[in-house]
Amino acid sequence: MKKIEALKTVMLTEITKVNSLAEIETLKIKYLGKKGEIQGLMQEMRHLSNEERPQFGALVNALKNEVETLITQKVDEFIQAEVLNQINAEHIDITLPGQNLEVGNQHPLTIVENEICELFESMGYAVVDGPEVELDLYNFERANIPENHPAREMQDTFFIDVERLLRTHTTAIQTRVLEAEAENLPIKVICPGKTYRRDEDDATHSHQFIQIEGLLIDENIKMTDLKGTLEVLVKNVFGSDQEIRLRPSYFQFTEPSVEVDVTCFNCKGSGCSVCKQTGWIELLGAGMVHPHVLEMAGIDSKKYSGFAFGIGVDRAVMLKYGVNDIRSLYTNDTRLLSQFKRFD
Ligand code: FA5
Repeated sequence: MKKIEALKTVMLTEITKVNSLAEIETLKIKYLGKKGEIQGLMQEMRHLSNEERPQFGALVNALKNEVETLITQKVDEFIQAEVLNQINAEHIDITLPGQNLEVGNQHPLTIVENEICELFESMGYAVVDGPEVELDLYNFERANIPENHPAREMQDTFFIDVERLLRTHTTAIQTRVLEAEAENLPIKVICPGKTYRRDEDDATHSHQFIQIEGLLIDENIKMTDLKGTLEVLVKNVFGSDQEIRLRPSYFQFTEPSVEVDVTCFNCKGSGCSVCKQTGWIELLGAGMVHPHVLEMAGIDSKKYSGFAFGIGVDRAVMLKYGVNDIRSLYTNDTRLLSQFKRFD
């Protein structure tokens, strides 16, 4: 009996001292296992008299029950503590402000392209598209630039084969529209698109850039209509204080032809290194559609006349936003692009 009492004291003390689930599992095996201490006590019953055995057995059983209950309690305590720890470790503070997702925005080339197209749409022009892989026929021949003509040198071309090329200007869309709409006059279209030239990339030249072609064909269209339209374009896109200047120029598909300059964005006209001290920056080419171009499309050039212009959108973006290297419009640097976020 004394042994049972002594063992009980040791067991209860040891159980209260355990610090982990692993330790209590070890004690469980030590006390309650097949070769455990309580089983050891049971073995000793053999040496007792028949009178002593029931009392001894009852005490050992009571001890066994008590130890089992205590161990189960401890195991539960440790499991609960572990669960609590895990909950605390994985705790999410739902009051913390969330992480904002990056919101994309339109590329400046798209912004200006849309602005110009929307302006002309508001004046009754239709937006028309055309293929980037174009036939020599529409890019050159119908623009009055026959094979072997020196004017082809003005636009160094990526040829695909003898008939096909990457269009060098949106004038290729113009010649397609003239042919398609010859029986459906007047024509009032605005044609945006990518264009390609074998130009060396530098601060103001890119081998791929964007142009927008404008074309108006009707009876009695004059140079003054062209000038007025370009003034509306420039003042809307660049600001009402912008002036334009027409310089005589040469294009094979317009006669007369002009190069159109706008007031330098950098010096506002006083002269600086950006505008090579002239106060002006070249923006687009334009002119009255050559009668031969109209005739090739099947339009009576005695009755109809019209103007056309081709604006470089990249140059327009550079002018409008003071971007000093065209290449930065194609390198996807978010430090530049994120400045064009619109908050509307
Ligand atoms: C033309 O392409 C004519 N088709 C424009 C035209 C249309 C004239 C209709 C008359 C009637 P030009 O080669 O000058 O013209 O190019 C027009 C504009 O495209 C230039 O003013 C410039 O803004 C832009 N541009 C030309 N080459 C490049 C280039 N490599 N990189 C960026 N922009 C360019």
